[in-house]
Amino acid sequence: RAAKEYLSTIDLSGYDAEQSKLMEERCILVDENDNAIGAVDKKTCHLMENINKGLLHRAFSAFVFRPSDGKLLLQQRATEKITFPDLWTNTCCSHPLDDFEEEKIMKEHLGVRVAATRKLEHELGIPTSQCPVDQYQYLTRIHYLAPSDGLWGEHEVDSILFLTADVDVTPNANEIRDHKYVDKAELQAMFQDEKNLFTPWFKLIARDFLFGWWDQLLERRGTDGKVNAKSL
Ligand code: DMA
Ligand code: MN
Repeated sequence: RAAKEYLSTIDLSGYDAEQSKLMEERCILVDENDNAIGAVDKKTCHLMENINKGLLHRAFSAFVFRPSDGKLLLQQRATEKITFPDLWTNTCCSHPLDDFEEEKIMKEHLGVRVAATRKLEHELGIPTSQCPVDQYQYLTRIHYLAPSDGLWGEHEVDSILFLTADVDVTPNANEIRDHKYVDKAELQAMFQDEKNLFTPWFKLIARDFLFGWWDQLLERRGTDGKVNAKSL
Protein backbone atom coordinates (compact mmCIF):
# COMPACT_ATOMS: atom_id res chain seq x y z
CA ARG A 1 0.00 0.00 0.00
CA ALA A 2 1.51 3.36 -1.01
CA ALA A 3 2.13 5.91 1.74
CA LYS A 4 -0.18 8.38 0.05
CA GLU A 5 -3.16 6.18 0.86
CA TYR A 6 -2.66 6.82 4.55
CA LEU A 7 -4.16 9.69 6.53
CA SER A 8 -1.47 12.25 7.38
CA THR A 9 -3.34 15.54 7.48
CA ILE A 10 -4.08 15.68 11.22
CA ASP A 11 -3.59 19.17 12.70
CA LEU A 12 -1.15 19.05 15.61
CA SER A 13 -1.49 22.68 16.70
CA GLY A 14 -3.41 21.69 19.84
CA TYR A 15 -0.47 19.59 21.06
CA ASP A 16 2.88 20.46 22.62
CA ALA A 17 5.12 22.13 20.00
CA GLU A 18 8.24 20.09 20.80
CA GLN A 19 6.35 16.78 20.66
CA SER A 20 4.56 17.89 17.46
CA LYS A 21 7.95 18.55 15.81
CA LEU A 22 9.11 15.03 16.74
CA MET A 23 6.14 13.67 14.77
CA GLU A 24 8.20 14.52 11.65
CA GLU A 25 10.76 11.80 12.46
CA ARG A 26 10.71 9.01 9.89
CA CYS A 27 9.92 5.60 11.31
CA ILE A 28 10.86 2.35 9.56
CA LEU A 29 7.88 0.42 8.18
CA VAL A 30 8.17 -3.34 8.61
CA ASP A 31 6.37 -6.59 7.85
CA GLU A 32 5.45 -8.96 10.69
CA ASN A 33 8.96 -10.44 10.58
CA ASP A 34 10.61 -7.03 11.08
CA ASN A 35 11.80 -6.79 7.48
CA ALA A 36 12.02 -3.12 6.43
CA ILE A 37 9.52 -2.28 3.68
CA GLY A 38 9.64 1.54 3.67
CA ALA A 39 9.59 4.62 5.82
CA VAL A 40 6.96 7.14 6.83
CA ASP A 41 6.66 9.95 9.36
CA LYS A 42 5.95 9.19 13.03
CA LYS A 43 2.60 10.98 12.90
CA THR A 44 1.26 8.81 10.08
CA CYS A 45 2.53 5.67 11.86
CA HIS A 46 0.67 6.43 15.08
CA LEU A 47 -2.79 7.33 13.78
CA MET A 48 -5.31 4.55 14.55
CA GLU A 49 -6.95 5.06 11.17
CA ASN A 50 -3.67 3.98 9.50
CA ILE A 51 -2.92 1.28 12.06
CA ASN A 52 -6.33 -0.21 11.33
CA LYS A 53 -5.24 -0.50 7.68
CA GLY A 54 -2.21 -2.51 8.79
CA LEU A 55 0.53 0.12 9.03
CA LEU A 56 3.30 -1.40 11.20
CA HIS A 57 6.66 0.10 12.28
CA ARG A 58 9.86 -0.86 14.11
CA ALA A 59 10.45 0.08 17.77
CA PHE A 60 12.53 -0.78 20.82
CA SER A 61 11.82 -1.04 24.54
CA ALA A 62 14.86 -0.55 26.79
CA PHE A 63 15.02 -1.73 30.42
CA VAL A 64 17.88 -0.33 32.51
CA PHE A 65 18.83 -2.18 35.73
CA ARG A 66 21.06 -0.83 38.50
CA PRO A 67 24.07 -3.10 39.13
CA SER A 68 24.23 -2.53 42.91
CA ASP A 69 20.74 -3.87 43.71
CA GLY A 70 19.23 -5.09 40.43
CA LYS A 71 16.43 -2.51 40.56
CA LEU A 72 14.70 -1.49 37.34
CA LEU A 73 14.48 2.17 36.32
CA LEU A 74 10.91 3.22 35.44
CA GLN A 75 9.70 6.44 33.90
CA GLN A 76 6.35 8.20 33.92
CA ARG A 77 5.67 9.75 30.51
CA ALA A 78 5.23 13.52 30.38
CA THR A 79 1.79 15.10 30.03
CA GLU A 80 3.15 16.67 26.82
CA LYS A 81 3.45 13.26 25.07
CA ILE A 82 0.91 12.96 22.25
CA THR A 83 0.58 9.20 22.69
CA PHE A 84 0.10 7.52 26.09
CA PRO A 85 0.72 10.67 28.24
CA ASP A 86 1.21 10.37 32.01
CA LEU A 87 1.55 6.57 32.02
CA TRP A 88 4.24 4.64 33.92
CA THR A 89 6.45 2.48 31.74
CA ASN A 90 9.87 0.84 31.29
CA THR A 91 13.03 2.95 31.19
CA CYS A 92 12.79 4.15 27.59
CA CYS A 93 10.95 3.33 24.36
CA SER A 94 11.16 4.81 20.92
CA HIS A 95 11.94 4.00 17.30
CA PRO A 96 15.08 3.46 15.26
CA LEU A 97 14.76 6.06 12.52
CA ASP A 98 15.08 5.91 8.76
CA ASP A 99 16.81 9.29 9.16
CA PHE A 100 20.04 7.63 10.44
CA GLU A 101 21.91 4.98 8.44
CA GLU A 102 23.27 3.22 11.56
CA GLU A 103 19.78 2.80 13.00
CA LYS A 104 18.71 0.72 9.97
CA ILE A 105 21.40 -1.94 10.49
CA MET A 106 19.86 -5.30 11.44
CA LYS A 107 23.14 -7.17 12.06
CA GLU A 108 23.37 -7.98 15.79
CA HIS A 109 20.38 -5.69 16.37
CA LEU A 110 22.67 -2.69 15.95
CA GLY A 111 19.96 -0.29 14.76
CA VAL A 112 17.77 -0.60 17.84
CA ARG A 113 20.82 -0.49 20.13
CA VAL A 114 22.03 2.78 18.59
CA ALA A 115 18.52 4.22 18.84
CA ALA A 116 18.25 3.17 22.51
CA THR A 117 21.46 4.99 23.40
CA ARG A 118 20.29 8.08 21.52
CA LYS A 119 16.92 8.14 23.29
CA LEU A 120 18.22 7.30 26.80
CA GLU A 121 20.20 10.50 26.44
CA HIS A 122 17.33 12.50 24.96
CA GLU A 123 14.63 11.41 27.44
CA LEU A 124 16.58 10.73 30.64
CA GLY A 125 19.71 12.77 30.02
CA ILE A 126 21.90 9.68 30.47
CA PRO A 127 25.36 10.32 28.98
CA THR A 128 25.87 8.09 25.93
CA SER A 129 29.14 6.88 27.51
CA GLN A 130 27.05 5.21 30.25
CA CYS A 131 24.97 3.16 27.79
CA PRO A 132 27.47 1.76 25.27
CA VAL A 133 25.84 0.27 22.21
CA ASP A 134 27.64 -3.08 22.67
CA GLN A 135 26.43 -3.57 26.26
CA TYR A 136 22.72 -4.23 25.60
CA GLN A 137 21.27 -7.69 25.82
CA TYR A 138 18.67 -8.38 23.12
CA LEU A 139 15.87 -10.52 24.57
CA THR A 140 13.19 -10.91 21.93
CA ARG A 141 10.83 -9.06 19.63
CA ILE A 142 7.11 -8.63 20.20
CA HIS A 143 4.43 -7.59 17.72
CA TYR A 144 1.60 -5.70 19.34
CA LEU A 145 -1.18 -3.22 18.64
CA ALA A 146 -2.59 -0.87 21.29
CA PRO A 147 -4.85 2.18 21.05
CA SER A 148 -3.94 5.27 23.14
CA ASP A 149 -7.08 7.36 22.68
CA GLY A 150 -9.51 7.24 19.75
CA LEU A 151 -7.10 8.97 17.41
CA TRP A 152 -3.63 7.67 18.33
CA GLY A 153 -2.10 4.30 19.05
CA GLU A 154 0.83 1.94 18.57
CA HIS A 155 1.36 -0.94 16.17
CA GLU A 156 4.93 -2.13 16.33
CA VAL A 157 7.48 -4.86 16.11
CA ASP A 158 9.27 -4.01 19.35
CA SER A 159 12.79 -5.27 20.18
CA ILE A 160 13.32 -5.68 23.92
CA LEU A 161 16.76 -4.63 25.23
CA PHE A 162 18.20 -4.97 28.74
CA LEU A 163 21.08 -2.90 30.02
CA THR A 164 22.71 -3.29 33.42
CA ALA A 165 24.55 -0.06 34.11
CA ASP A 166 25.06 2.74 36.59
CA VAL A 167 23.51 5.77 34.99
CA ASP A 168 23.14 9.45 35.90
CA VAL A 169 19.60 10.62 35.17
CA THR A 170 18.83 14.24 34.26
CA PRO A 171 15.20 14.08 33.08
CA ASN A 172 14.00 15.97 30.03
CA ALA A 173 10.72 17.43 31.40
CA ASN A 174 9.15 17.47 27.95
CA GLU A 175 9.50 13.67 27.84
CA ILE A 176 9.36 12.50 31.46
CA ARG A 177 7.20 13.52 34.39
CA ASP A 178 8.82 11.27 36.98
CA HIS A 179 11.18 8.32 37.32
CA LYS A 180 12.07 5.78 39.99
CA TYR A 181 13.93 2.56 40.65
CA VAL A 182 11.85 -0.44 41.74
CA ASP A 183 12.56 -4.01 42.79
CA LYS A 184 10.18 -6.81 41.77
CA ALA A 185 7.99 -6.47 44.88
CA GLU A 186 7.76 -2.71 44.50
CA LEU A 187 6.72 -3.06 40.87
CA GLN A 188 4.11 -5.71 41.80
CA ALA A 189 2.75 -3.32 44.46
CA MET A 190 2.55 -0.55 41.85
CA PHE A 191 0.56 -2.88 39.56
CA GLN A 192 -1.83 -3.69 42.44
CA ASP A 193 -2.61 -0.02 43.11
CA GLU A 194 -5.32 1.10 40.70
CA LYS A 195 -4.13 4.70 40.92
CA ASN A 196 -1.05 3.79 38.87
CA LEU A 197 -1.63 3.69 35.14
CA PHE A 198 0.78 1.84 32.83
CA THR A 199 1.45 1.68 29.11
CA PRO A 200 -0.08 -1.34 27.37
CA TRP A 201 3.29 -2.62 26.09
CA PHE A 202 4.85 -2.48 29.55
CA LYS A 203 1.90 -4.42 31.01
CA LEU A 204 2.23 -7.00 28.24
CA ILE A 205 6.00 -7.42 28.69
CA ALA A 206 5.58 -7.58 32.49
CA ARG A 207 2.84 -10.19 32.19
CA ASP A 208 4.69 -12.45 29.74
CA PHE A 209 8.44 -12.04 30.21
CA LEU A 210 9.83 -9.47 32.57
CA PHE A 211 9.81 -11.25 35.94
CA GLY A 212 11.38 -14.43 34.60
CA TRP A 213 14.18 -12.55 32.89
CA TRP A 214 14.64 -10.37 35.97
CA ASP A 215 15.01 -13.50 38.16
CA GLN A 216 17.73 -14.79 35.85
CA LEU A 217 19.51 -11.45 35.97
CA LEU A 218 19.45 -11.47 39.79
CA GLU A 219 20.52 -15.15 40.02
CA ARG A 220 23.65 -14.39 38.07
CA ARG A 221 24.95 -11.77 40.44
CA GLY A 222 28.68 -11.80 41.02
CA THR A 223 30.29 -12.65 44.35
CA ASP A 224 30.26 -8.92 45.13
CA GLY A 225 26.44 -9.05 45.07
CA LYS A 226 26.34 -6.91 41.98
CA VAL A 227 24.49 -7.75 38.82
CA ASN A 228 27.04 -8.09 36.06
CA ALA A 229 26.47 -6.52 32.72
CA LYS A 230 25.71 -9.21 30.12
CA SER A 231 24.55 -11.53 32.89
CA LEU A 232 21.69 -13.28 31.11
C1 DMA B 1 7.42 4.20 21.18
O1 DMA B 1 7.73 4.85 22.34
C2 DMA B 1 7.93 2.83 21.26
C3 DMA B 1 7.33 1.85 21.94
C4 DMA B 1 7.96 0.54 22.14
C5 DMA B 1 5.99 2.03 22.48
P1 DMA B 1 7.45 6.40 22.56
O2 DMA B 1 6.04 6.75 22.31
O3 DMA B 1 8.00 6.74 23.91
O4 DMA B 1 8.35 7.06 21.44
P2 DMA B 1 8.95 8.50 21.41
O5 DMA B 1 9.70 8.69 22.71
O6 DMA B 1 9.87 8.52 20.24
O7 DMA B 1 7.82 9.45 21.33
MN1 MN C 1 5.60 3.67 17.82
